[in-house]
Amino acid sequence: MITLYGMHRSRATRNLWLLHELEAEFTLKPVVQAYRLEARGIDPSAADAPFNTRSAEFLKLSPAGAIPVLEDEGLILSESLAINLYLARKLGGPLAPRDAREEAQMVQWALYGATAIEEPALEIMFAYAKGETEGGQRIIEANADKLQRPFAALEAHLETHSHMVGGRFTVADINMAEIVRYAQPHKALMAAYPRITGWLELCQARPAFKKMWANRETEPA
Ligand SMILES: N[C@@H](CCC(=O)N[C@@H](CS)C(=O)NCC(=O)O)C(=O)O
Repeated sequence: MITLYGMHRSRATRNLWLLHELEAEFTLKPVVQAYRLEARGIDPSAADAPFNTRSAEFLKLSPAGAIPVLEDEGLILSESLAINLYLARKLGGPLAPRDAREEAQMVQWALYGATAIEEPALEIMFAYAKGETEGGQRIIEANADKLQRPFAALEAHLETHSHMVGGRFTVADINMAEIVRYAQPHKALMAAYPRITGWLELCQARPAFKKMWANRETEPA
């Protein structure tokens, strides 16, 4: 039985989207980020605090104190992108790599997304979420600058490829789409990259994404 520890408002979205695509049976155990509790004036270490990323029981699963975590037949796995590559391999189907070559390309794109795109894209998302202040605008533009080079690389890839890997929708699209999504509130940035925008819209039109997103909307921000 697959158990995913996390929230819809976390990187667990990429795992939830994939699990919906695969129509897999799983249990989602809510673990709220400690910083979200603190922002609501709740002490994460208090005895009556909701199960959170600093709860002693959770730290046994994730010494780093971060969601998501997957538990499957005795395997405890952290890192959302690794979880997705594992789930795709295990549950198979067209979303999984067909061979070692495709697998290598999926790992390559996951690492590129995580190292070159995720952090600046997250900064953009957080700055928009805080409202459009002058300081926020500076953060947004500085991080949009950081994204120019990786977005140009991604745009060039999508000029000659319909998808990230294998000419079909795969786990590699989910992993990259959920990273690029963080920059989506920056309309001017996205408009400068029409191939990325078109590919992202197609990914987000999938019923499994919409199901994940509808559930996410029910969680408090
Ligand atoms: N690289 C990790 C990052 C995990 C991570 O930082 N998760 C955040 C939520 S998206 C978290 O749990 N933060 C916990 C906290 O700050 O208390 C992954 O992709 O899974």
